[in-house]
Amino acid sequence: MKLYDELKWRGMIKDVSNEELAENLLNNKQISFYCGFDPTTASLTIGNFVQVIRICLLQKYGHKPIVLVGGATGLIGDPKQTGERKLLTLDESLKNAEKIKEQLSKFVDFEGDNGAIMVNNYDWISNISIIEFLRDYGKNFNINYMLAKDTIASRLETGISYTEFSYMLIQSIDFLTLYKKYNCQLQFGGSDQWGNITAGLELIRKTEGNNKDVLGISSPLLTKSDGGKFGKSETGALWLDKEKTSPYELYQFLINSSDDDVINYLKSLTLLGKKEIDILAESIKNEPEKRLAAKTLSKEVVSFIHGEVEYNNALRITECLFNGNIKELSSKEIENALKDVSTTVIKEAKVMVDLLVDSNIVLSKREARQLIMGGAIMINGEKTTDLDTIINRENAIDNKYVVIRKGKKHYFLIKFEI
Ligand code: 485
Repeated sequence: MKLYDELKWRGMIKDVSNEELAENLLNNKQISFYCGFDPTTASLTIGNFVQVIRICLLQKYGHKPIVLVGGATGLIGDPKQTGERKLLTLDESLKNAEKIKEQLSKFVDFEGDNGAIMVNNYDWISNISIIEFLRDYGKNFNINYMLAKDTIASRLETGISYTEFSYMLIQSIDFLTLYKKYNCQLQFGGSDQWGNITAGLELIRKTEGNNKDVLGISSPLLTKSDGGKFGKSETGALWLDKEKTSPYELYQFLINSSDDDVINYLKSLTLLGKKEIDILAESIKNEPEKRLAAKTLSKEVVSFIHGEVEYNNALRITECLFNGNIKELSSKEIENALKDVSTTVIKEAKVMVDLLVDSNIVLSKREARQLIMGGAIMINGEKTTDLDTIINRENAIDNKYVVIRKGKKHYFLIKFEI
């Protein structure tokens, strides 16, 4: 399959500025292309990862990636529909930019003829004077044209500052700068970037005389078939930084993808080819109970982002919880895996019956006794039917956590205060 067809098959194309040129440049030439990331936070999210995969894919086909980190644009703030952003300090923006650079450099290949390069737009934008900005660039932007862009139009009622209104110009100057310096012929991003990308094409046309050899492409945002937002777990966004979202949490999110979504995710979040993904699609139809597609998705993504060791660890934690081998987990792993579970902090040892009542795991002592005798209570993975059992610090994992399971799948955490 040629690259352009592959991008279409993967569902990675929403808008293209010039389809004929796209086919020619992507299928027959080796070009430089760019995609930009703002250092709004110190980590990328799984949503950004779609673009990372696309960068990797284009590089695999011989094109040269320019990965841009927006040290300057991060200071301005790309207008979002919901309202004005809080300004970052210069220090925050540059620090975040360093972190994001570090993350991105794990994914792209810097070696060889089409080795990636990394740039920070702070390096050129910070050198432009206000007079130069208004005379050399501002003159090329018609206010009516800017007002008609989706993101700007959506903010006119609620209000938008001059700062955010000007954002589009900076991203356009970036495209022009990279075009002149590296002959960068393509910019891509998510569909929310389409206005900024086309503004850049306009600026190149106006200042360079034409833009017949430059291209913009956007991709649809990844969605969930149940209408939920992709990349949001119960505790919030999924980050690529493992201190913010553990490999286990990422694994859980992906392994729980519905059959309706999983093929889409395989196409957008992995580099697996059509043959392999077709086989997985067949498997969903013929042997759904094996969950082969979701397993492959979580293995590919978690290993790519965090490495195979972390993937195997996420798998081990999942199996330990499933099989009740709680004692094989460390307190940190328990803390992480059971983040969303109701936790009660205690200071001293307690008789189990009292503990269950005091922690609101059961409604009454009578219910507690019934459940214990019926074998429905597991303490750190072990069935405990003795009514006199005392839960003390020595029972706790790393002297810290006791995991209580009620019935088949209700977990509770008891934490000993230090
Ligand atoms: O020259 C550029 C300067 C900055 C940017 C791009 C080119 C960043 C861009 N304006 C932006 O805000 N991107 C988002 C971000 O940084 O989080 C997301 C987009 C998403 C996708 C992703 O970046 O919302 O659609 O493009 C890579």
